[in-house]
Amino acid sequence: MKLLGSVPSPFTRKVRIVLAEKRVECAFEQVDVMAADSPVPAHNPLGKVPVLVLDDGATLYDSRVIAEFLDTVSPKGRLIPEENRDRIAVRRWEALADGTIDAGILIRYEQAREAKLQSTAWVARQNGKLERGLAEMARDLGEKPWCHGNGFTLADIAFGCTLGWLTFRFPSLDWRGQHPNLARHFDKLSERPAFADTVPSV
Ligand SMILES: N[C@@H](CCC(=O)N[C@@H](CS)C(=O)NCC(=O)O)C(=O)O
Repeated sequence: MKLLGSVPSPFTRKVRIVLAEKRVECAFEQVDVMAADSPVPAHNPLGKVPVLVLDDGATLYDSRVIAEFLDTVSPKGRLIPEENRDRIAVRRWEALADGTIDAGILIRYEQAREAKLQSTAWVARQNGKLERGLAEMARDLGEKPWCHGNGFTLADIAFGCTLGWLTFRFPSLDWRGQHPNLARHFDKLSERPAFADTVPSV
């Protein structure tokens, strides 16, 4: 198995943490998705990472599908609960955390355009999603020790990847000051080796 991805990518990080937490061996090939000769479109028509290439050549994307696949590859340390309501609650957390990143990525793409082409209304719209996403994460987490249920799940992984990426890409965003409970949980997760070993960098 081979994972195509990049170190700054929060979605790649989610899969790398799943692999590490589940102790699944997998090669990691770092790619530049933006390069003209990127190998990614040959594996994923959407041209995005992460992509998991299986030993038989089949490819899996996106990060949510890969995470679910890996969780069933090994029964050790299940990250997605089997019971329907619990599973859906964890997947909803993942959708919320991933969607908050999506809004941040759209802001970054917009701000990378020539100044005269940038839309402040579009950035404000995405900022609204980002702020509301964080507020919902804070409301849902409350004072609980885990995002969902009594232990570590994929919800915590998605949560940690979102806040780690915001810290990396939006250092002036004061999510710690606005939502101290997010900081409390993020700091606890950051001590896990799978998180410490995958901190985003350029
Ligand atoms: N929903 C996808 C999102 C993947 C994604 O947006 N990846 C970014 C890197 S973080 C990417 O490859 N962007 C390149 C592009 O949009 O062309 C997932 O969960 O894997």
